[in-house]
Amino acid sequence: MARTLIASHRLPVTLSQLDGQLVATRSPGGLASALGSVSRDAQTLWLGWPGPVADAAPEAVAAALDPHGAAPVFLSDDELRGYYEGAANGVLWPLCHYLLDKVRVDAHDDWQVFRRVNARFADALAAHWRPGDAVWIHDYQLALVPALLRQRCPQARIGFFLHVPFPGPEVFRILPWRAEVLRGLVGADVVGFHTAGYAFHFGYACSQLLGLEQAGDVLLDDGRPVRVGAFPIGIDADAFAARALSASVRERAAALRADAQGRTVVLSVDRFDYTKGLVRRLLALERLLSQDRTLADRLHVIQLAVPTREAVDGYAEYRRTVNELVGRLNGAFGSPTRNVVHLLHRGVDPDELSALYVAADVMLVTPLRDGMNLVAKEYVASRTDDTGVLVLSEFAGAATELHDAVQVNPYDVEGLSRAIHHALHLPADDQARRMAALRGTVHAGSAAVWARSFLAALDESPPAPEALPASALHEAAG
Ligand code: ADQ
Repeated sequence: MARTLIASHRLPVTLSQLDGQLVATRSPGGLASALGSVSRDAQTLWLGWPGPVADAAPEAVAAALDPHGAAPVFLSDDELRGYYEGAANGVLWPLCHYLLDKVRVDAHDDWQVFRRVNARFADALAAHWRPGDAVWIHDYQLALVPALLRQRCPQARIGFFLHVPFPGPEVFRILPWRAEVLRGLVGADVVGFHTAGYAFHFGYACSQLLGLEQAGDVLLDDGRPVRVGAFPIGIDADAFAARALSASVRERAAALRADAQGRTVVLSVDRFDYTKGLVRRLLALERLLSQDRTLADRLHVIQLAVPTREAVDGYAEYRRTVNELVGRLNGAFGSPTRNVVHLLHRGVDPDELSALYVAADVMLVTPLRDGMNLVAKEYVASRTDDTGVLVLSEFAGAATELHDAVQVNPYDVEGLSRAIHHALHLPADDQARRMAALRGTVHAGSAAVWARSFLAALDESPPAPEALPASALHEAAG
């Protein structure tokens, strides 16, 4: 039976060692749940880094992953530092989010490691690939894998999905390894993005920097068609709505509201990442509170920030700046018995997250750039009674779908502060109209729809010119 091989940096489960035993925990983030629907429909095998298990025997790691439909790609600590921290998150991540002063353009040694690790992933996929299998590769960490895999398995049907923005071509050109990355990506048959804008940027960069021809949504790489398209990722909105309505979540949300003592609850939920716009958001709140000091006793601001990439350059400094700003706000606008801003530097379980979404009157999602942003959609799906206001950055991919949010330019602190003020005073009928429309949009595009539509596009892509039908290859092999 033909399978779908999935490759991503992280697996849907992460292994760790506890008292000599290997323990599997579900990896955080939307990718695992989005692709869960694919593994229910078809046979899948997922390849990726298994987690911090350097001391365990490779066979034991493979055996622990097998029941989860996963197989390991082993990486040493040095490789993780060069490929993941240095090249992927020190170069490509800030570049794709337009934070050019953070791009380590001189990371030549790390780039060598990036190449080596991408080749390791291609080797692992080639070792598992059988004629007829589709391959779906995920995200910027594995940008070189499609072409490397095509060299190894010319007949493979290869899809690639980028979860982060593809930047404007003039920004992308800054990358010293720009042509290599583009060549890596066009090794796929289908290259998918969250928005038509990112797909356009990619097509333009390929024609400008590689001289490829483009006809509609197809690029021609030496005669081989490469389909470029927008496949906006969704969430399991029904599951969020059901959780929001459950008795335990309602009870917890009521307790959170009681803590706020009648004040308006303003919430943000982010990975603690410099792209998520925490600093400008806090500056906007500071401006708002300075302009109307009575608000200080009417707002209860909760900022949930889940720890992320603690070893990557620049993150510690960002955390320090955020902590200082929160201290400054509470120092200026809090009282001896209460803070205005509550910063929780940790992840929370799904019920607690849902309770926060249910308790929040206003949700601030103001990243400087974001491929999509699932938090915005999760909040909307949790507002089953059509109350609440979503303030959303126009630079999140989600803004192309969530037109009824209060959209803001997160770089403009004054404008952001005005938008928060507007959200705090939005009349109930306006809130209900906007939220009903937003919920309709979020329920229409689920995670399962996203995964199926990408795989259907991959299925429809023409076979590589020299490819034999899978049945013929089976016969040849058999
Ligand atoms: P992320 O940058 O991780 O994803 P996002 O889409 O918001 O951003 O997903 C974060 C996930 O983590 C959400 O499901 C959220 O509920 C969860 N989360 C965040 N903070 C949490 C906390 N404190 N406790 C518990 N859970 C928390 C990347 C891209 C995005 C893109 C996704 C999917 O950067 O732009 O939307 O992939 O493609």
